Amino acid sequence: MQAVLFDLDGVITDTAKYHFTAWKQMAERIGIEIDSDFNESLKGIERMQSLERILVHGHQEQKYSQAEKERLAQEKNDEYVSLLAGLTPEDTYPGIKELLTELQENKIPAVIASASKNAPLILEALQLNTYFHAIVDPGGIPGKPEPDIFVKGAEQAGADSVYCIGIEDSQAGIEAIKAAGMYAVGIGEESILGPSGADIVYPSTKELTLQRLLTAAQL
Ligand code: B16
Ligand code: MG
Repeated sequence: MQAVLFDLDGVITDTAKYHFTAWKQMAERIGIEIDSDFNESLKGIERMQSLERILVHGHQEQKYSQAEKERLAQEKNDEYVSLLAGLTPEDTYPGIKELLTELQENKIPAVIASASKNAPLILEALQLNTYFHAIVDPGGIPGKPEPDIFVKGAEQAGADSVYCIGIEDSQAGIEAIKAAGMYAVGIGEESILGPSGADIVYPSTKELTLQRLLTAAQL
């Protein structure tokens, strides 16, 4: 195995729930209801694209100018960042720090392949920066489910995609990993991530050990 690419929100820590809370509040202010089923289609999706999906969901896609959409996205992000304020290293999902330590000991680069522009802020709050070889900058490249974030992550690690593992909690992210030609590990429900192409799904990050990943991916 040449590198492991980690999604951030929903894999390293539970910030997916803060995205949902912040989008839900913003959507309610403009009269749109979103539930947890619809939220599955927002996971892993870049900020402005997520807003577009919410507006379509509420039949309001024609209602706002570009400047108004940017203001709505900014309001959501302000709320999201305020929810991040209490984040500490204890909020790291179980098993993640142990896996990162194993990777470091075995000189296998770990890379953050997140759609989030807040990724550096979150890793700093969790005190995990030193475990990562690189954080992919999602700006200016196509978002998930396109493969680009994962392809760029492999490049930054000096790795060949076919010898990489990607770990994701979202349908769009699993599709992106497979489109990049990597082995896809899903965290969550088989019924949600299996149909998107996950090679294996674990219910929790607790299951993630280096040995288990190597055996599953046969790398
Ligand atoms: P931001 P991931 C994604 O992160 C989230 O799943 C998604 O809900 C969010 O809209 C996107 O990042 C952009 O995040 O607004 O912080 O730039 O799952 O790819 O780590
Ligand atoms: Mg995610």
